[in-house]
Amino acid sequence: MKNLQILHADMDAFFSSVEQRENPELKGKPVIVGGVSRRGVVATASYEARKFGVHSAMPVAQARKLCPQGIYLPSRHQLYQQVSREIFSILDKYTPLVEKLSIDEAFLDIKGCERLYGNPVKIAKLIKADVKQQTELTISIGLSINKFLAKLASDYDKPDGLTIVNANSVKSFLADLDIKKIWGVGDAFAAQLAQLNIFKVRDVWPYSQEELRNRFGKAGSKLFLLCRGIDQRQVSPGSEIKSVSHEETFAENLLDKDKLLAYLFKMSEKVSFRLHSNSLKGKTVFIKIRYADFSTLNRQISPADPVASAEKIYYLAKELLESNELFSHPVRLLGVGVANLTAQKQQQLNLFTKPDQNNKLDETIDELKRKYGFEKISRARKLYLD
Ligand code: TTP
Ligand code: MG
Repeated sequence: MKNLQILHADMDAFFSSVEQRENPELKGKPVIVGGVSRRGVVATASYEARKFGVHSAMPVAQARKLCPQGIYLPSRHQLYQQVSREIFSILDKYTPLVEKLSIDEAFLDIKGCERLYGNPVKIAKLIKADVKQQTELTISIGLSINKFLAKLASDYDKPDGLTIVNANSVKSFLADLDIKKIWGVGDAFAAQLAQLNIFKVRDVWPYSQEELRNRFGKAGSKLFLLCRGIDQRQVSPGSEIKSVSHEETFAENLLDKDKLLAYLFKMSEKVSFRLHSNSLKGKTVFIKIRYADFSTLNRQISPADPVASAEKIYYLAKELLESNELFSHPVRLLGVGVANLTAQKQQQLNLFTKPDQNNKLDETIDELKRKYGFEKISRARKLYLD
């Protein structure tokens, strides 16, 4: 029990649960929050709606097909922010070592809190009860010896879960886990691992760290450690987020510009989502591009006004790529991010917005969707404005 000092807490179906709380008639029903417009995507679905296969980031049109009886609601971001603040003030009571990860999740280092609140399991139970009592919402908690395991544990028994992974149970907990659950294993890496018949964590165990490093470099070394439940990262509360970025390594090098732009939009949405979740915007947009020969270039631009929307991030990144003629060789990796972050203030009405800019964007996105049918090409902005 001594080493169970890292706790990961994550609210259950956060936006939907808040809506169910606000309107008790919705309790026990399939509630889907997100765009209610034709082109919106699902922000989240209540556990009742998940039984129908509805999940975050799915186009609403598809969700409606899977779950026609669902209750579809627009996203009320300010309300969720307010509830989020209440939850974090509860967590802050237990320890000053709270690292906020997003609007509804955090790591806590509870070492040293025992004298005040009891053993780690007791603390986890107290937090769950406290959140329930003060917000009428449920939170799932994972308790373990490090961040990596605590986060997996909180996800293990959702909703309203409390999962403990102590040093003795690490091996059995990890053995049958899908390799894609491991941090750093995206689709491209998973495809490479599949060639070695690695699909589950246990399939990695026969390989030595050297073998994995030789094959996959740093990522291989990290994979070796995580698959053994080794993670040395500290909970860092004050760690101000300095930048938010997303990058993708492609399974095959890409030269097709439209396809690359489609990926760029998808990544801009992810960056925008994380900025909004943390009420941030940024003064600098940057891109990273790596070619087949591993040469890597970075470019950045600082527009007059800080940005947070997926559209603006996308357009500035596209501008950087095009003006520097960076699409001339096959691309291995593409990344986009926003730095120089500041707090998002109340949105000001912009009297000078050119209406035709957005129409043009709609056309571009529709064009990309038609060509590639990427499920996730949708407009993150809708999540916040619908
Ligand atoms: P999550 O914690 O990932 O999801 P969740 O709380 O809805 O459900 P779970 O019980 O599985 O934790 O995200 C928190 C909130 O962030 C979620 O309620 C809605 C929002 N969100 C989006 O708007 N878009 C997304 O793609 C995701 C993943 C989340
Ligand atoms: Mg959650």
